Amino acid sequence: AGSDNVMQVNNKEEFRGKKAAIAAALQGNQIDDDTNLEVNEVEEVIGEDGIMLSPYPKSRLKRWEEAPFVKPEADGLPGEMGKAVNIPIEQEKLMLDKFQENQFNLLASDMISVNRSLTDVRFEKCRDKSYPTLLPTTSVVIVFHNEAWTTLIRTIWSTINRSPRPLLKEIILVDDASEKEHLGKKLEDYIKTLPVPTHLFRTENRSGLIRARLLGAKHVKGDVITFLDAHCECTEGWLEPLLARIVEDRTTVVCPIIDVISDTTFEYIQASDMTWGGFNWKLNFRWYRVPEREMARRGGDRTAPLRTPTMAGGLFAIDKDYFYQIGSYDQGMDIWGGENLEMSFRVWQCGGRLEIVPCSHVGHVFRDKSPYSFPGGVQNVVLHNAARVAEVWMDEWGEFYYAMNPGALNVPVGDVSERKALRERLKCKSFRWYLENIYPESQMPLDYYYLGEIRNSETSNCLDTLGGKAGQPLGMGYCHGMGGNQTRKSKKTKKREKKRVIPISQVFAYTKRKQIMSDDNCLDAAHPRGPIKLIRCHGMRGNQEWTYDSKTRTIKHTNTGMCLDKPETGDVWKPVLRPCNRSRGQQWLMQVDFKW
Ligand code: LR7
Ligand code: MN
Repeated sequence: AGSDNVMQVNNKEEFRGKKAAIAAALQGNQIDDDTNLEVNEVEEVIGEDGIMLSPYPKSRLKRWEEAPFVKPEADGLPGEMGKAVNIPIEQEKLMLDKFQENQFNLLASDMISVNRSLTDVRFEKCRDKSYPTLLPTTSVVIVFHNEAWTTLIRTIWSTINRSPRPLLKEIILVDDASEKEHLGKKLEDYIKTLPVPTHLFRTENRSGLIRARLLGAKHVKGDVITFLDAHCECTEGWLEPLLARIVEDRTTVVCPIIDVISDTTFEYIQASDMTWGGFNWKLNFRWYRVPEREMARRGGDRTAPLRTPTMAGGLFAIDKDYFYQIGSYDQGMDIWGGENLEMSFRVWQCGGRLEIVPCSHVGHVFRDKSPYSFPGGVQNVVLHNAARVAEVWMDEWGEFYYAMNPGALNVPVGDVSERKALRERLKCKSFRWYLENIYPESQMPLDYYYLGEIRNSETSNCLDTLGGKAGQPLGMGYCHGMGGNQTRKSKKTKKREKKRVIPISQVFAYTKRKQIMSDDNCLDAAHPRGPIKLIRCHGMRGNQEWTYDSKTRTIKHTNTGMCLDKPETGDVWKPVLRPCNRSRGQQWLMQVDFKW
């Protein structure tokens, strides 16, 4: 609360009345043509939680009817109703060969109908919901680089088959300089046969998904832009709840639940409705469990829109005018990555909101690695994009990104002045505001005294996560000064027969809550003589509270009263707890700045 577009209501009656009036207006006003009226007819209403909503201009809305159910193919092709496709053993070699090209099982995809049926994965309550009889139209924008034929065409058909026809203005395809034959003339001819206007634009040179989407968006004639990856399948009733939410508030950016289409069998697997989007210190997007706080805000209703701190990036709908008003995308980002966090931070910080609408489900083929080239090198591209996010939106928390990726300091970030000016112009709030109000569960500590390596005075080695996951013991290693990016190769794992690279992080934060954190884990000790483990931070002090004394340089564990000590001779890479004794092995170097 307390900003320009957020306003508390005291009078609940007044708000009910307004809401009812708007709802009636939305239902009653029948407009069938495509006149694009200005946005100034927007009236503001106040939502349940006392936050101002900007509902959709009435005159733009369209009457619609539910899309018919897609029946299973009569000729019994594999994969119907979203079932897994199993490849006969004699075709296994062919399957593996074909896998390389797209990093998913193309042989399986090619066996499935481009019109395949899926089960209705929605909650019962979603099926019973009724949406306004008038909704805005949308253009579906799909960008691709070297996408396989069947996955692309299935994305298109699932959109056509499962969207109420009056609401689907058009499909816009953007070919980002693909080199595949089937994406040339064949595709041009094919889309002419489709029952929904479908337009194909091509980037001249490989421009990356961000600039490709900008090209697509430029041609959009619908009122809402809906972006999809080129290997998706839309399910029953996916579109209506997204559009209905935007009608309630046109500054809401909405995502469906992204279900999983298996990259190996093309089975349609329902994803959890209990996860939302977050990010780690390296600025990787991550799914996390929805906290109780957000469940409570929704009154425990699992069909209610879920406010998410970040989005995955590929699948979302946004009012077209709002897309531009809020700054579309950062043109300076290349190929892949970063744009999803950039948009998430921007939308929240600049007065919009970002939600997952659990009644909307769209499947996506998740793959283990990228099938295409990254001109300029994967690392450089990804570091460059993320650095732009850190520079423009994250204020002092950008420090975490650079601490984890010191290599990013050598990658030119380019000119970010325009994006900074945008932030100014839109009077966007600070990253601290975002962390406090939108994402208090984030692993970015609000206040911290130190961020960097923790070096032992006697051995000159550094605390190190050794790449361990939550629950693993804390380790030590030669100080590498590489943040979270130093890697080591593990022995070949028996199961997969492939080399795995494990990131080792020597970056820790010492926080105002007296935690020693590494990303979402904290140093934790339950017994006076160890072991010291990395455990998911709980923020409740207890076994995770440590006091650093910058004079004696000791790190003392509050609960046990013991001091962190260099490893004992037995296990030279495991620091331990011992009675405090002022030895050099108990001295740790941190440039702690006690600001508070
Ligand atoms: O240079 C390129 N040009 C393109 O047109 C590179 C890619 N693309 C296309 C590509 O063909 C595809 O259709 O862009 C789309 C997305 O690329 P993917 O499928 O390789 O990306 P992804 O699914 O691995 O990545 C997720 O994060 C990306 C960050 O930039 C984008 O936001 C993707 O849209 C996004 N996908 C999703 O959100 C789906 C759920 C995955 C998750 C988590
Ligand atoms: Mn994808």
